[in-house]
Amino acid sequence: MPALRFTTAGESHGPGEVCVLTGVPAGLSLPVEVVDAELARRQRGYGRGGRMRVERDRVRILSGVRWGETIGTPIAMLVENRDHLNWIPAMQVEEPTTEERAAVRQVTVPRPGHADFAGLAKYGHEDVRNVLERSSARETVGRVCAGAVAKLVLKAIGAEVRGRVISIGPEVDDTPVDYTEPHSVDWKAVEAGECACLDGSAERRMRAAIDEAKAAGESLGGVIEIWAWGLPPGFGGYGLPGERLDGLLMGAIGGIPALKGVEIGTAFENASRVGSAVHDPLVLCAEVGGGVITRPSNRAGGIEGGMTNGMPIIARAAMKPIPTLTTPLPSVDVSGLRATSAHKERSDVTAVPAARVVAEAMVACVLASACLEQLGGDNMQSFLASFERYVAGLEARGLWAR
Ligand code: EPS
Repeated sequence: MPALRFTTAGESHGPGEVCVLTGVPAGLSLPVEVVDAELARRQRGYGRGGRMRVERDRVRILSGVRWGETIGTPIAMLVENRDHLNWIPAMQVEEPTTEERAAVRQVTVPRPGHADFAGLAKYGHEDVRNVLERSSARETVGRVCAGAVAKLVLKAIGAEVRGRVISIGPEVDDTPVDYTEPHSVDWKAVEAGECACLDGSAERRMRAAIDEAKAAGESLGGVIEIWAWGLPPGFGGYGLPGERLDGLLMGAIGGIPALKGVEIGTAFENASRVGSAVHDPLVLCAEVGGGVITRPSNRAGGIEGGMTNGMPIIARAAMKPIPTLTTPLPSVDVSGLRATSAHKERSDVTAVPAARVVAEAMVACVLASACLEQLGGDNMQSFLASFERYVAGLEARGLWAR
């Protein structure tokens, strides 16, 4: 079982989103503003729909934190859905009156690509709303809360997680970057833009593509890239299937709604190359200390044998276009089996910039958990002392330098 675990609950238009996070060491400074800042990043991005003008996501921490510091107990976090007030009685918890019930329109036409169809089959629901409310990407609010705390655990040992957008629809940001050097990416520029990419001209093209898709009642997917750096080699494991960090990262990213493909490093390009053109040589850098081992390339994306290898961890993921279309695809009304068009629901044209924030959160959770497993994590003091011992051992052998 991972050291850091969380679960989430909440319907998109219900009273709120909940996250319960366990395994965080005692003594971690946890200002609510840090979580709120991550929630705000998730709300941004060109192509979001009207909902984001309604919500101002703020966390309320209900447990596990006292006087600004974690105390080692489960951290419960609540983000209220402001839009809930507009969804009474449709999404109220209490039983409605007969008149109220009659006034709420049931959704009976599943949207192709969404959880609607399989969810009806699974739970025996007649109203698709019982499925779509929880399968909505609103659920990612809870993941971002957990990720914000995981990022603080990583920050304490000097590690960082950042994501950017590579493409939206057909428009690609192909700015060259050095995958051995996280600061070769201008992360400030990524944050400043509305599409979370590096290149201003790519952003203009992406925005035009989003405008065009919106006008056509369409939606767009894209590709995101997540970086994590500052972790020494040897975290994760090769001994057991469940220890392998590449699998854990792919599962965590692939479990985000609408993310359908994940690669670590340049995995798909690597598949068509010979081995000598793929594997990152080990070279000796004489300038650091008594000499330290480093790599001139990072096609492995920082993971070898299921473990960190000391290089930046790079994961790329493909997001499918959002299934809610205002020019809907053919579907079938499940109450009476009549061919019709899919249900239309207010939605985003694209959420690729937001997905990169959610993917950062998931990567942060996996990596913070690997750190806590490696170093022990009842309290921050012993966690940090253990980290220093581990790094000193690596440095003495020339295996890694901070
Ligand atoms: C979503 C539809 C939209 C999105 C939503 C995901 O919400 P609504 O139906 O209220 O317009 O904005 O994402 C969020 C609410 C969020 O916070 O990310 C969907 O159908 O999945």
